Amino acid sequence: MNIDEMEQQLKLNLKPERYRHTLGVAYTAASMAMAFDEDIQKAYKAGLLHDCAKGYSLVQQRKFCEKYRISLDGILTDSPQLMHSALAPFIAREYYGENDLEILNAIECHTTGKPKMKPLEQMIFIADYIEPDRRMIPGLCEVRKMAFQNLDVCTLQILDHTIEYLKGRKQKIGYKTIETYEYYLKQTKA
Ligand code: DGI
Ligand code: FE
Ligand code: FE
Repeated sequence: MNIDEMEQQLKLNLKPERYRHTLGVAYTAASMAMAFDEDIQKAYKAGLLHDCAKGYSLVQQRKFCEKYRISLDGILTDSPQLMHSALAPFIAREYYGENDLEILNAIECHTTGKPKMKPLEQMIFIADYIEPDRRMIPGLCEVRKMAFQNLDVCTLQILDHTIEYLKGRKQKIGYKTIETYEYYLKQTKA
């Protein structure tokens, strides 16, 4: 699919506010690609597709996970909000015709991040958090500035906030989130 078709399809499949967020992530990721000399089109497309599975209910998402044989070890019971991320590359491939592995990888890890992310993966992880439509949270101004200065430091700031937020809400923190946090903590200290 070209970008026009993708946008039309996403507009049909997502709620209006989710679609607005999607465009925000696409443009933010594209701007970050400009700042870091990465592929702007790829960043935009990955931004568009990152929440493509979010138009489905959790029950539907679970069915898709069975269909694609995605192993969900603790996710189903502990953190169902991580499911749309694991599902994203499969939905993007089947319903949006996206075959670019760099894009598919970037959308797969957009919620938790992962150690040793490629710049595109990091930009999607970050853009999701800082896009203009995100509601204001403490520290967001600093994170937004850092997004155009240092991807590793910015990633760490976001993980730090997310972990504190989840702790505050007594939610289970996924192992991938912790693993990623520890990796970027080391990485930015070195
Ligand atoms: O899909 P979005 O709302 O745009 O954003 P997202 O894909 O980053 O999902 C955000 C939600 O996921 C938010 O409620 C925090 C939650 N989250 C992120 N990491 C973890 C997590 N939830 C759990 N339970 N565990 C995690 O490690
Ligand atoms: Fe998401
Ligand atoms: Fe998102």
